[in-house]
Amino acid sequence: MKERGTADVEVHPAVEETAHQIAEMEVRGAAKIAETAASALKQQAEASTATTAETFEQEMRLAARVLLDTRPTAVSLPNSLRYIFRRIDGESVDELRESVITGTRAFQNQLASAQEELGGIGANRLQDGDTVLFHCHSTDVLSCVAAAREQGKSIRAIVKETRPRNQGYITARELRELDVPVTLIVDGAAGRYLEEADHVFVGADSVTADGAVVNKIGTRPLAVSARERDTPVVVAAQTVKLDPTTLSGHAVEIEMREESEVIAADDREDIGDIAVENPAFDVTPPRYVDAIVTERGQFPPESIVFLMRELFGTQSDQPWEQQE
Ligand code: RUB
Repeated sequence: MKERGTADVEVHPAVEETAHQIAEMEVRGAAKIAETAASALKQQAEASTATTAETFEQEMRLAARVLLDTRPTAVSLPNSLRYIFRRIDGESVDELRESVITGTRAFQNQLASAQEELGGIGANRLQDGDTVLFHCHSTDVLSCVAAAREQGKSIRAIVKETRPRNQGYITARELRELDVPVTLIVDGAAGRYLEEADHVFVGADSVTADGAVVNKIGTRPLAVSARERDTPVVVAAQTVKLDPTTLSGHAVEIEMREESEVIAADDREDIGDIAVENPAFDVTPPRYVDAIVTERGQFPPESIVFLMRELFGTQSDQPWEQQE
């Protein structure tokens, strides 16, 4: 991919490779996507042979757009790039390069410490002996469980398989590593097992200014059923999951994925003429969410907008767009 109107600006193969890994979900989950995208931008800067500051900046913008073109829903991806672009500074290529490297390191450190701090806050919601129902695979959620386990609390887990990609299997494996007893259920059984759950814990790919939570498909029906039974729904989401573009009314794009994730080609042919759709995420309105746990504390979803304004102001820049 080349920047429009420029003859010789190209992205480094490491950026193309990272973009491929994110698109194919070899790298997945909002926090991991953010961390890996930041790393790719750093690799682009380190490997750059640009001889002018202008060319270097064109390369950065092009690399960012290649990374952004992969998955549209997790806002952690544009937020990671925004964080680094805001810190790009200098007159010479060397100074610019150094600022990208420093910015990336600062971002990655912040991501790791945010997850740890969030975990400590989320753990306070858990009591010794609680049963928690899990959906999808979220490293922010697992950080809460890890902190609760470190405090010596015993937790029991009910884990939805999370069709179509079965991210629940990853959650189940990682919960076992924390020595948490796990019962795996099919997605359709969640209503029945909510009777046994003290909490539902889910992650987020994006949180909008009105407190809606965009997360793995199936989160919304789970939250609605939980509300009906008064089971608290907790969303663990570091502030990198807050979507600044929603402050100015933009909607979050829901990624539609391949039908092959839903049904094998043979089965589809057997059934006959059907349409297959595969939205990767859904939107849970704030009224079904009890709390959003971030590294800055726990918020009712309706008040997350105040944190967003504090963090982002009222504008969300797109620094990877081509400069005139
Ligand atoms: C992953 C998913 C996770 C969030 C949060 O979707 O929906 O709940 O990304 O994860 P996919 P984390 O598997 O399609 O990427 O807390 O690790 O950022």
